[in-house]
Amino acid sequence: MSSARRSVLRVAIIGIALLLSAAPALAGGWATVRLDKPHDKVLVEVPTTVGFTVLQHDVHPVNVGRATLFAQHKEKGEKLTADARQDGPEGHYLVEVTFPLAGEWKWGVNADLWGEMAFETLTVLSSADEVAADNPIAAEMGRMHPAGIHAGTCDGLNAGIAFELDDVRLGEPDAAAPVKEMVGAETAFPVATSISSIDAPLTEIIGGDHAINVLADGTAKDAIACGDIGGLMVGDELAVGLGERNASGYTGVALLRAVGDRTEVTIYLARDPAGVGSEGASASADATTVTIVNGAFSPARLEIAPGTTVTWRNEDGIAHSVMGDDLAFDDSSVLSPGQSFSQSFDTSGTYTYKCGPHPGMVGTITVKEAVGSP
Ligand SMILES: [Cu+2]
Repeated sequence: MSSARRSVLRVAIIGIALLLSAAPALAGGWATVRLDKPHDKVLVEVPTTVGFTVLQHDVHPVNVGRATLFAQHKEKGEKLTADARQDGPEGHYLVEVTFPLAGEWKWGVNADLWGEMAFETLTVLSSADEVAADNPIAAEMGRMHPAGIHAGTCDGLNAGIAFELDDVRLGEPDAAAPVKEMVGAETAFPVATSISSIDAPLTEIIGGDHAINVLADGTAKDAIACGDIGGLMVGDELAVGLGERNASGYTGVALLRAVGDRTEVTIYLARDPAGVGSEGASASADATTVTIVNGAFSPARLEIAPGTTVTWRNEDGIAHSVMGDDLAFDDSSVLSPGQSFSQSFDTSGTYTYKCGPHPGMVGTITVKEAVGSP
């Protein structure tokens, strides 16, 4: 065999080897990358260990030649990459990463021949305070909410307090309780309480128009919850609902109990952190939907007005994702059938995106110029 023919043969063998190693993508195979857990308390300049699994067809864990975590800061454009190491069961990887800047990062994993797959945009927090604030109970700690019974109704409250109530606070009023510890879910709603004894019979409080009003704190005089006193008397007890005021996220219940000539008032004030400011938030904004079906985005091209919220809903039988080419475009994690993902677009321009597991699936969002701009 001549040396020329041998080198041709060698090229052919290398070519076949390359074809075989590229088989996943060429054979129409696809994979997803799923995080072990959500990462919502990542702190700037503090190493974080990220675990994930590469899943062929979103089902079978599969080891890949090389898995690399990538991230890019949305505002500053700063990039970082970190090689992951296979750890534990097939397809499972660990990578230690330190984010040098607080703020939003687009991030994901390059799973070698399986391509790049994004995770949902990550918010890196700047301080431990921010991490604590992310825990609704820790955030409520130390807050004192002044409360009182006023003449009038919540919609026409007499400014003067008719009957003082103790401040509503977390961990009180039973200050004598020796141990206060956080238990159970970190996502539990904080419930602040107060117990007051009023020098007036319950019949007197019920007799005229009265309302229980709770304020943000001693300096912020905004009402956060209020309830008109009335309802169904059960024995010597009346439960009064406290409705949210000023989009505070607080609602509650007050129990008024007749104790001889006095009235005992117990307030339970609960805060739904997700509900804060929910009143009117994006209620007026336009919304539109892109359906994912038959391995395609539909419509693939969408033109919207600035401020429009776009929701992608996976109505296909397999997993897909939404991964933008632009830094301003937030990525989704893997969307299982039935799941959806939303983001709003404020800045005019053309945004192209694709599906991580199926890079041939592409779409375009065109945000029109704001009305009135040249
Ligand atoms: Cu897809």
